[in-house]
Formats: sequence, C-alpha cells, structure tokens
Amino acid sequence: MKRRHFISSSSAAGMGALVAPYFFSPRPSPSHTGQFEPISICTWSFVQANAAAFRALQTGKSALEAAIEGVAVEENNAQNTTVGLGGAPDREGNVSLDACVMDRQGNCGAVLAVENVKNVAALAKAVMDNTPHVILAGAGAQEFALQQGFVPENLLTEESKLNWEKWLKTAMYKPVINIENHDTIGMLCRDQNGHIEGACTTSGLAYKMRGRVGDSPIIGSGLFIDQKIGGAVATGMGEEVLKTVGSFLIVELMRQGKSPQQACEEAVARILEKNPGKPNFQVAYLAMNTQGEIGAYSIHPGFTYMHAQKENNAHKAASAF
Ligand code: SD4
Repeated sequence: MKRRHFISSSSAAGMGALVAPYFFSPRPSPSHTGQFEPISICTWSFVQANAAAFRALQTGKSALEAAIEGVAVEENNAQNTTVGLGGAPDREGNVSLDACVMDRQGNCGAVLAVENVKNVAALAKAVMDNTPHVILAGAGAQEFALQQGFVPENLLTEESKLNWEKWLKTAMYKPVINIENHDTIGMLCRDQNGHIEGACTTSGLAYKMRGRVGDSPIIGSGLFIDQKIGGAVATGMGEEVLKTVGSFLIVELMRQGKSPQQACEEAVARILEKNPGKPNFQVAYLAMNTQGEIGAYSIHPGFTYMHAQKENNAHKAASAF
C-alpha cells in the first residue's frame, strides 16, 4: 500500500502557525448543511469497527457513543487476540483488559487490569458517568462492572489458550510489540455537532507480568482529547508511550500550531531521542484536529489506520521514521 505523507495538512497548519504561533486553536467548520461532517478514525485495519462507529455518527449519535460502539466490535471479536474476548492472557493465563474513554468536556474514565468483562470501553464510560472517579482497577473495577449489569464471561478462547500453552514451553519473557496489523484499537470520532471524543481498549502485551498495565487506559498516554484542539491515540509499546505521555504531547503540539502529522512525528521523535538508533519495538500515533485533518506516524513501517468520511471507509498506511 502507498504511504501517505499528509503534505497538505502539514502546510495548512504551518500557515496557521504564522498567524497565531502559540495558542492556535483551529475551529471546526460546519458543512453546508449546517452540521459537521462525521469522521471516524481508528488504529490498524479494523474495518468493521470503524464502519460501525461511522454508521452511528451518521445516525446522529454522539462521538463517544459512536467510538464505544465501534471499539466494541473488536472487543466482541474472538479472533482478535489483542482486544477484549480472545485477548492474549498474561504469563499466568489470565486475560486482563485495559481501556479508557474521553469526552468533549474533558471528562474521562478508565479501567485497568479487568478480568472477565469484555466491553471495557463501555465500562470505562460507566466509571466516568456513574462514579466520582476517573480510574478503577482490578477486582474493584470488576465488582463495579457487575453492579452496572455487565455480564461476566471467560475471555480466554481455545485459540488464545493454545497459543499461550505453546509460549509456556519456552516462557521467554520478551515484551516487545511486533509490527503486525492486529493490535490495540484506539478510536477518535467527530460527530455532527463537531465534537471529538474517543476510546482506547486493549488486552495489552501478550504474556505480560500479572498486573502490568500499559499506556492504553492512561489518559494522556493512550488517548487524549481537547475539544479546542483535537485528539490523539497511541498503539505499540506502552512503556515508551507512558514515558513521553504521547497523546497529551501530540495535542499540546497541535495547540502550538503543528499539524496532526507534524505532531505525531515529533512525538515519535521524543521516543527515538531516548532510544537512539532504530529500536526494536513499535510505537504508532494517530491524531485528528478539530478541522478534521489527520496525522499518523510510527517508528517502523507497517502501521495502518482506518479513516471513514463521506461514505468512504478507507484503510491507509502511515508514514514511518
Ligand atoms: C500496551 N499499547 O499495552 C498497548 C499494546 C498495543 O499494539 O498497543 N499494542 O502497551
């Protein structure tokens, strides 16, 4: 697939930066119907998930409702071994999930290391809506899920179990994220009111240490949105995203006038500064500003994303370092 370099979006933001170099906050522009054009984007090749989110946006649902419906497609997909049901377990064979959501008002919710509940993005929204807290972890998050009516189920599928048993034969603990197209889903949606909201959900690193949590459920790392600016999501080696607070960094760089593409590139550069050469892990970012401009960039080639707009749900390749 051809790489896209987003030259047009980079130069547009460059012009904006000349006019207002620091607190540049592009306003979304309504379409001729008076409404905003819906957009949904997500990490990797999750065609069905992005289509579900886009359909929800077209029917007038909020960006957050659409994002949660979209990512639920993958949380419910037993074939996807990095999200929800069928997610790869930790070293002891427990599937534990992480997720977060963020809305247009800057409200957010997150759940960490939850077992036996597959729709953890919806659970993160329940934390946001129905508790005075932002984060619930482990057994407490699971108890809360049951109180909220989530149905407990075994998330370890036969296929994931067999793969884990194969891994147990050597049990080499090498937590490196590969660059294949089946990973964490981070999604950003812009609804008909021009609001940007999003969700990020994952089972994290395969065969991780019990209790290990990556970037995905951490607001500012796996996901961050500022309504005046735009949003960003991350996928890949969570420890590196956490150390640089990657999604927050991207939104702040866009606030300073960078295009989404430039901001994603700089966030990757921050990781590379700490890891000279070409590190053997993957990190990838996807961002959108309020004008609907999109950026995507990764350390290694191979990162792709979905972009639905104007009836077209396209699978695109990001450029890489
Ligand atoms: C993590 N960032 O737990 C997640 C994993 C991931 O693509 O994104 N894989 O570190």
